Amino acid sequence: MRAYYFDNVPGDQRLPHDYVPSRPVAPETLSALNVRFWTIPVEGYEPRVDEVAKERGYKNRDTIDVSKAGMGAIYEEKIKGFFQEHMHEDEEIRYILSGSGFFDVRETPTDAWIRLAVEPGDLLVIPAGIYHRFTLDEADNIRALRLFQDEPKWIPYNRGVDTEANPHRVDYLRSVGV
Ligand code: KMT
Ligand code: NI
Repeated sequence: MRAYYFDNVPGDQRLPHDYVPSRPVAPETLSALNVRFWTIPVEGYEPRVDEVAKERGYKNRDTIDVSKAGMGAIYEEKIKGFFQEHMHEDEEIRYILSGSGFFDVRETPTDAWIRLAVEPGDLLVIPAGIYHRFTLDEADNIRALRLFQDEPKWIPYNRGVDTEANPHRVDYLRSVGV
């Protein structure tokens, strides 16, 4: 997984949006934001993903296929929804099985976008309360495991005045020292 600052140049969300020269983001920066990641080769991934799942209490999982073929009629709407800046009240956990894409997470306190270019073998944990979004890249497909702690809840809360008062947002800010 490569992490770098998003260049904020308007245009196609599927492009890399990497500064020239690139402005890489250090693993320590991600860890200070409570963003966690592991690399687990896809070949024979199951025991190692199971181990992380057990350690962190992820009891359920399913597979999501984000592609025109995999989603059909709801594809365009989903793509738009994923890219709206939002937060969740639970962690968003993804293990990439095939394809690629970009998760953007907001840095605190700068509010800069950090782009995470994910590829097969990346296991990413986006903490509850962090603002983020997702887009496919130009290859236009990704397949991922979605893991969850208990009952799957996929409610996105789009950023706004309400989310600033959300207790999960408040806890998140406290956890990163703000
Ligand atoms: C999400 O919630 O943003 C997604 O599931 C995106 C696709 S998973 C790689
Ligand atoms: Ni999300």
